[in-house]
Amino acid sequence: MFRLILCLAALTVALAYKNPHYASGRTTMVHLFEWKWDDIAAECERFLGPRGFGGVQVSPVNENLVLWSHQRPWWERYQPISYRLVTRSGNEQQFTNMVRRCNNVGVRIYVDAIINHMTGTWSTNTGTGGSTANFGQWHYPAVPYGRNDFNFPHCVITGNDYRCCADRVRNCELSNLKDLNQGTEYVRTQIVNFMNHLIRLGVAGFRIDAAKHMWPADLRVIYDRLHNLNTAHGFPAGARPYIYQEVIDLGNEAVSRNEYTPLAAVTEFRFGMELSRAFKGGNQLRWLFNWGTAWGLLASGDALTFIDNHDNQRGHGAGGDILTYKQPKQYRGAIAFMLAHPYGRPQLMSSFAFTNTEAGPPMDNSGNIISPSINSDTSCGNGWVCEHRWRQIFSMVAFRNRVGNTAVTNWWDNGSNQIAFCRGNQGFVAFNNDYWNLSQTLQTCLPAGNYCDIISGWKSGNNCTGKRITVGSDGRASITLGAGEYDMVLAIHTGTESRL
Ligand code: AAO
Repeated sequence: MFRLILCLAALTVALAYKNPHYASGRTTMVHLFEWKWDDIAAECERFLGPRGFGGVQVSPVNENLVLWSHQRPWWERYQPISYRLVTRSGNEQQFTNMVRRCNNVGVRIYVDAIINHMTGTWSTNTGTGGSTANFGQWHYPAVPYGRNDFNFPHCVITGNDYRCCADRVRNCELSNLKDLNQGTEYVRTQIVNFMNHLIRLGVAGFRIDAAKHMWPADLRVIYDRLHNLNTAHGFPAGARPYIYQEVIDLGNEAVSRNEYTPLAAVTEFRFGMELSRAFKGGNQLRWLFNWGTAWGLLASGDALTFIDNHDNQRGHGAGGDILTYKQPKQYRGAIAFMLAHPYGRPQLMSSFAFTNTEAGPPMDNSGNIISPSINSDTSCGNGWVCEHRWRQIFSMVAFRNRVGNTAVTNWWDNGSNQIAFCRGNQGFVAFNNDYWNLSQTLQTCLPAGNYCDIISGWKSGNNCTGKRITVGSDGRASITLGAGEYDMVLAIHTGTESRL
């Protein structure tokens, strides 16, 4: 009995960190990679709030080392020099203002928390807020940290360590980044103070960068010392921050994602890998009929899911074979599947365009980030891709919000790459990744009536700019998706964006 109570208590604690605390009816967050705080605030008000997005993951918020030697690469932000809130994205006042404005329109903010390490060793040592460090002394006066706050003896993780040696993955340096010792009371306190400061400012949670490189027991202590979310920002009393831990686990490594799910949610890297493979044609879509834990994925509520992230879209981390904005038709297909299917808690990637995988965001000669411009067709300019503004993507966010937690019904496939399914009498979706056309009368679960396909176009008054679908009184509808069409997806739902 006592054991059972202990187990239940542990479960309740873990569940507490797995709730993103989205505003009611919202389901999906977007990573606005390298965006400035003022631009995110504006995007919340003019686009994300009205379009029903649940939240934004922002790039690291605390002061980082300036790396002119690499022309200000995006990854300089993963080299903290202090916990002051000043980066190329803005200062503390701008951050505070952004969180307030986003929360006011029902969009939550999640911070990418870099708590595993500080900087590497470089010939320059000034941060984005003017703080300095003495790398040889392991001295970061703006925190302050000194030699005793880091893991010793000093060692660096090698490729083989991932397979053999969990202790080296946790106690040695990731990419020569000075490895904090979260086992000490002092380091824990600095990290907790940093995160609690952000909670006071109204954030809803954290991505824990490089969680696999920290001991789960240390992370538990840190999480449990965090404050409840700030009720002045509309969070319910007693709400714990949403925590999703970056653990790259594609299998066969010394560190397992399962060591982290008892604490909080985990980034499920197998999700994007498998869906990329399928939508690239390396696996038939029909096999997705049992998508979820049957594929070896984490329990749905444990998984932060995404197709690409800021690392693997450019070959860092578990990079490589991931679909990105560069293969738009297949990418939109995989994203549509992610958003149409109930498994996981989805996160969209919103990128800046790149060819050089080290290159930082669009910037002027002084290194200041250039804001995205908004074109008359609502897409972005100035070098920003803004996948979240692609109609096929934001329309599927609305689809997901509409169908809620309902189950998959009416699965249909043609034995290869044409599939369709329905969600709780609210939404129907079809995919064609074959080289031949799809033309079928399919059973939907929707009420009889007329609907606009939200992928080939949108509803405009009483008309559809794209395909118009009629669901008969028997629930059946004639569905066509040509192999050569611009998109491989068709989606209709009972929300106002689709139903006529
Ligand atoms: C930069 C320079 C370095 C320099 C360093 C220090 O590039 O040359 O030494 O500064 O001055 C980012 C960049 C880094 C950058 C760093 C700091 O990506 O290039 O270093 O900022 O500026 C591991 C970690 C994972 C990490 C990932 C990049 O486990 O946590 O590496 N991701 C996060 C962030 C990321 C950031 C950091 C952490 C650091 O998202 O943006 O780095 O804050 C295996 C392991 C993975 C491991 C990869 C590393 O993956 O499983 O855990 O990720 O190796 O390559 C197949 C396998 C797959 C395997 C993969 C690669 O896919 O299935 O398991 O191959 O071998």
